[in-house]
Amino acid sequence: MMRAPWLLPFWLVASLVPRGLAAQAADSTPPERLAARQWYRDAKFGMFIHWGVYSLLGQGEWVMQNREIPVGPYEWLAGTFNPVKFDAREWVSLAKAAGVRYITITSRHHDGFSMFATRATRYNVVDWTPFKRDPLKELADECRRQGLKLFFYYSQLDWHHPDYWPRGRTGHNTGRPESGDWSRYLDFLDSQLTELLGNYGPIGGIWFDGMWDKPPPEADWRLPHTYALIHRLQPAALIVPNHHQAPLPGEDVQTFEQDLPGANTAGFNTEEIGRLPLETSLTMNDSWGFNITDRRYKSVPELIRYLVKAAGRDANLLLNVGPRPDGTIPPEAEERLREVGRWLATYGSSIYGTRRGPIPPRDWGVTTQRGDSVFVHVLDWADRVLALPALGAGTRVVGATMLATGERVEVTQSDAGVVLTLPAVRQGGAEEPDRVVVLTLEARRR
Ligand code: H79
Repeated sequence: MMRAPWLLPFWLVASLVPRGLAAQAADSTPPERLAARQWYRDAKFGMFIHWGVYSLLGQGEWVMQNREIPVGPYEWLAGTFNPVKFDAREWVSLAKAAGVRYITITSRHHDGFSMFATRATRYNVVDWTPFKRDPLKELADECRRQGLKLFFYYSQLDWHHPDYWPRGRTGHNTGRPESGDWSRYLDFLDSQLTELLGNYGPIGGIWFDGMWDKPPPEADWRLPHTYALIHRLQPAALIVPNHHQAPLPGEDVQTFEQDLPGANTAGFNTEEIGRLPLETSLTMNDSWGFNITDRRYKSVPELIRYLVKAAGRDANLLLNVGPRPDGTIPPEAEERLREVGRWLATYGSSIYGTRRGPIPPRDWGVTTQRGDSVFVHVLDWADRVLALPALGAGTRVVGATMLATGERVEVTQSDAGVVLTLPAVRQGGAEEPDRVVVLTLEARRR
């Protein structure tokens, strides 16, 4: 007879708990946040927005650093920020049309200018500009109305604040005094985070960036203190750190920049993939902030394939737009977002709410899965016959159709794998970015 579980030795009980759960229990992540992580895994697609004083110059968000603009002239520039055409309803409606489930927007980038109402510094959009409005408040209210979650990007690096001292890798040519009080700077961050978590209703979380300027242990960022503050103020808010390292305690998402998880074409991403939800952020051209001469926009099929490849690796895609200084979205970006949204209207069931499928990424494409349905995403395969490895012991395919048309797909299967015969591609027809086959599985009775 089986002994009652409380009589089992601890090591045996521990070995029965899935490792992911054990790790989560170890850092005692509360249920609200575990639920938020699941929501996040299901969401799959977000819109990144880089918008600030830098948008005025149309040369990307690093212009202060790249053109060595001192604090004084940049402060003057900030005083001219007046996006009279900004309309939160239009931005959020576009995000909805694109099919994203959340928006992540720059509340403060490396230039140190706060795009929200803050008492921690006068250097903010309400007190410093003729605009006088708080765009983050308008966005937060509109996101709530239209059912999107809002995350705040927040730069830990600052090229303007006098107490960002000692300096790190960047921000050396802004004419600041060569002195400062680091702990006062960290207090400033905490007071701003308190405002972001207190004044905008429930938010999705905080997306940190810039710690790589002075990575620990070079600087003590007091992360446990700041993370505890965030989690105390909003227990369901996720911490998404873009520090290019493996996840640290208290963090909720592992995010990758301009790379799929595990790849490192950018040169600064870690190849170590942890057990947290994953995300990959991507520019639509080659810039985050508005860049008036950057014409290198990715095509719609490229963007769709990136979203699909991310989903096949269990990662969300956070796709960036850099609005113009007048508050409008560049038409090239708007057009692409609407096209991706149109694609998702047909193919969304193979993306939203899925997890990576039973077959690891292949040259021909990826798989995703929800319940009994496995979605075979055929991204790059010229032949009609596609052979898949076995989907798992005792797993049988009982149906296969093309997602878009419902057309039946012929299946032959053996212990070695599953062979699909795809419908013929129409000669001269437009090439599909992704042909999706839905396999219905049945676990064979033992
Ligand atoms: O907000 C966008 C960019 O402005 C910001 N992150 C995205 C989301 C970003 N800043 N820099 N990078 C991305 C690229 C990182 C470059 C680095 Fe380095 C290479 C960081 C560490 C090594 C350059 C050289 C900066 C420090 C040393």
